[in-house]
Amino acid sequence: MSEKILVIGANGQIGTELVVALRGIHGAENVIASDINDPGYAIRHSGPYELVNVLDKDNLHHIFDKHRPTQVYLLAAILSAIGEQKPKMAWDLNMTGLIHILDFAVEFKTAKVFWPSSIAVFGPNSPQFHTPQYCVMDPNTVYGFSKLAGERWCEYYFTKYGLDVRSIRYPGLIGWRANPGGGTTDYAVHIFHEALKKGKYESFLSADTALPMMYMDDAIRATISLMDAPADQITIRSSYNLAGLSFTPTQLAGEIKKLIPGFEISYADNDPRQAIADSWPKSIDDSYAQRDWGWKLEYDLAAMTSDMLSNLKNII
Ligand code: AKB
Repeated sequence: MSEKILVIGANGQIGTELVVALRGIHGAENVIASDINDPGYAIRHSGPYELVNVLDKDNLHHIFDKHRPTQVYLLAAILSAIGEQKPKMAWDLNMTGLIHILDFAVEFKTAKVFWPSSIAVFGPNSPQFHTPQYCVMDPNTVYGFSKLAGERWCEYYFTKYGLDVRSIRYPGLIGWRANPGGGTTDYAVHIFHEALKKGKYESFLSADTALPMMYMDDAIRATISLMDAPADQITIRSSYNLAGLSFTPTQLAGEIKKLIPGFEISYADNDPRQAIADSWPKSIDDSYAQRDWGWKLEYDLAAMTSDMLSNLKNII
């Protein structure tokens, strides 16, 4: 049976890349991209597109009824930094949006749902290094505790209704096709743009702030591998830890300098995103993902930096 895949939040950082990858695998006509705003040129011209607001239940019901998706990827969310500026809106979008999708997936018998969680589910009392899958979780951002609550809802729908929901706790994601939308890890994308445009960058995180990150190619591969894995191999229905690579702004700048020798980095004081970063893990243990669905990272810091710069310089 051919798949009918609905991607909600297709204009975002992950969605932009995921739609391209899924259309390559399943055929453009079988992947319906959707977002609250008009799509970018590439998405509009490469396959079906719907305007969807996840908070508009009637509209969403109509979209499920019209397309009867076999798989849904819900990527629409408010990230950590914007979430602190608009806490109620972040909670509403991240929670109500998810529950609408879970309900319609049950009603329309959608075979599989993907929903992204984040390293933001951890907090200041979680172990900071090689943070395990199961440990103290006391997130102190609205984004973080909306993701933690979302994980509990996903597991609940799996247990209670048998809905095949799968999820990854993404680290900060770095890609050249789309910009991130208001997170704490965004510096690791902006730095590449500014390095190519101006040869310098002011980081809003301090020099030695280590965070788990991942190149987008690895993140998309992880997402599709998890969705393709046999259901009986998925032992975690909340969300899987995914390690990626951990580095500081200084280490990333050092790698960029090898390819852009005059590049300079400076550091801003008192950015509110610093406190968020300080509450998150510095590195992650992803042994469950390795064991259950054979996860293996491909891009290290050097490979990611070189691929980012060579692709980005053609489009900026
Ligand atoms: C953010 O910084 O908010 C996101 C995330 C780590 O989930 N990139």
